[in-house]
Amino acid sequence: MESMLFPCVNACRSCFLLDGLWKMQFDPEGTGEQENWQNGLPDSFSIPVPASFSDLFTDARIRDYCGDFWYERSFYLDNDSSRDVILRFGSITHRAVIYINGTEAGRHEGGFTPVVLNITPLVRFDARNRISVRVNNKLNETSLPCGAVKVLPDGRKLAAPYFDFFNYSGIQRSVYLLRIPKESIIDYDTRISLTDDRAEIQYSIKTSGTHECIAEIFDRKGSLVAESAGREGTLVIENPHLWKVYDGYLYTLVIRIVDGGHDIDKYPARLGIRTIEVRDGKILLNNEEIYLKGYGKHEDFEVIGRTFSYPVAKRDFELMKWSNANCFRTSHYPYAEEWYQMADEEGILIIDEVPAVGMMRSLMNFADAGKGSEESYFFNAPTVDQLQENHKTALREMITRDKNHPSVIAFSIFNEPETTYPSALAYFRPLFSLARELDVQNRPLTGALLMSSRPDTDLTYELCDFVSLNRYYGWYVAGGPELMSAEDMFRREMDGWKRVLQGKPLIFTEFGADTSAYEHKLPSVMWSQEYQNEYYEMNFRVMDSYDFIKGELVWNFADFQTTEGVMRVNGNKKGIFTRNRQPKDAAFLLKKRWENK
Ligand code: GCB
Repeated sequence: MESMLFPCVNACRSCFLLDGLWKMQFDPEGTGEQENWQNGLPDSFSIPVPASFSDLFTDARIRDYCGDFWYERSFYLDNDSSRDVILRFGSITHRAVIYINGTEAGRHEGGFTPVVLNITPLVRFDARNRISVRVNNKLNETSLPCGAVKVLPDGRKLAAPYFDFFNYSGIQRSVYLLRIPKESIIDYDTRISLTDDRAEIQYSIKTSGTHECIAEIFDRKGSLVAESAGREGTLVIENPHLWKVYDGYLYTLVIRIVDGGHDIDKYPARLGIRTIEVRDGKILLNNEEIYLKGYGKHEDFEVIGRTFSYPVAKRDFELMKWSNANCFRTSHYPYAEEWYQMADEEGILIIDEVPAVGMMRSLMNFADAGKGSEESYFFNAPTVDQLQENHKTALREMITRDKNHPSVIAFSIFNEPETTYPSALAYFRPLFSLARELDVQNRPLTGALLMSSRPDTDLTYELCDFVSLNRYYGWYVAGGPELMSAEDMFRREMDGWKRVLQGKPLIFTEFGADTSAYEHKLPSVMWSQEYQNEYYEMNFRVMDSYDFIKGELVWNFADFQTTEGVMRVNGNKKGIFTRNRQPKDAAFLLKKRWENK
């Protein structure tokens, strides 16, 4: 795996953004490579990069296109053979083959983590170079997320997700061309311990060479506050400014490879001083108990689909703070890296989730789950080994990419798979072990459990440091006039968890009710804003009766796009905010509750 470090510019490293208009062409027959498209697209049109392509056009066949499609652009490279040339895509969804000047430079499976290639041997200096990318957005039962492809009578292919969000795809995050020293910093780890008035930061640095390393920490004013020589060591800060909720104080950790007085490579990383752990039934941030309040989100917005957008992300952080939230889950995939950088600065906590969603052979798992009609055989399928391999790769890439963000306080290993059969436990155990091995900071691990994973049926909760539940009492189960029965059923389940968990903390990673921003009704009916409030009031009543509940992330932050179907009105409407980020009534209820929670 090439270095995942985010691009930076300094005396040793440079980077050029390759965002802008690229060429694009669909390849429905999958014959592009045979026809030599890697040496130039025969009949292309312009497309913005980064972008999800689906909502940019007016033709439904393009929106729903499923199969191979190509991107192309050129770049000029001046002569500097002392440094390597690296091509870095923030992500390509869901898989890609990348060619430089017609020759394959690499391929990648998985649509939500960076694709990083050392293309030095393939580039021409003092000349124009061509990048071609063959992307494929099909879903299958070994891809993360899982799904299938449906073929229509006219031969057209359609994505059939086993999950509840639109299958946006393409080059959806920024593309960079980097030049880095031949001997370079590949990765680093930090592990922080706090005593009364000092922080000890154990660090380790991985490089591609053998020269000595130096680590230095600067405060926000630029004063040097700690330094240490060596690839491993301990940095000490007296009276540190801790990283806290809404106070995202960041130091700069400067890592250098040195040769005498000369820097061979240098990387400035941002460092938040905080600890996170689960102890004695509590979630502790800097040794103080914290109750998680906030949202499950999506990367989703009008027109741009899943493209990262600074203005949309900024608006989202402002709304989170306005509503007194302190946390969000990156349901159901790792988001663009800029989200984590902004959360580091804003002081917002993140539960970082791998794209293990749709692990159930159903086109409506989110609905079927409540009816107990889930499929149990997913983890016995002939493809399970490949699925687990892809799951491990996705986990490795997510943790390597995100482990140094102070905002990331936990990793979520799955969303709503079948977890009541021994095959599920056998499948997930090695994934939890891998995550524990990879994360030097030892963050808590969890996974979001679906309705049928109950205290008496679930087999995986013991793998989790805190248990996460997705529950829809009062929506998929006993909604509307049956809300009182929903409350009883909910309490019965919680009594069960109280018995089995014996003090292990539990949070809610989802609970919510579809709500039209245009419906009001007295007395309430399902889908009205009044009902969304009553639904939440009932849920909070239950949650407040159990002290092992340590967090509530509502579903969802905003309305979002899904595939079409009778369950969805142009998307999922469980947002607290509309898709264009205006509040429904429930936003005010949450704001008030979370002010004092
Ligand atoms: C769930 C899923 C989520 C869905 C949600 C719903 O349990 O995890 O992806 O969007 O339910 O609204 O049905």
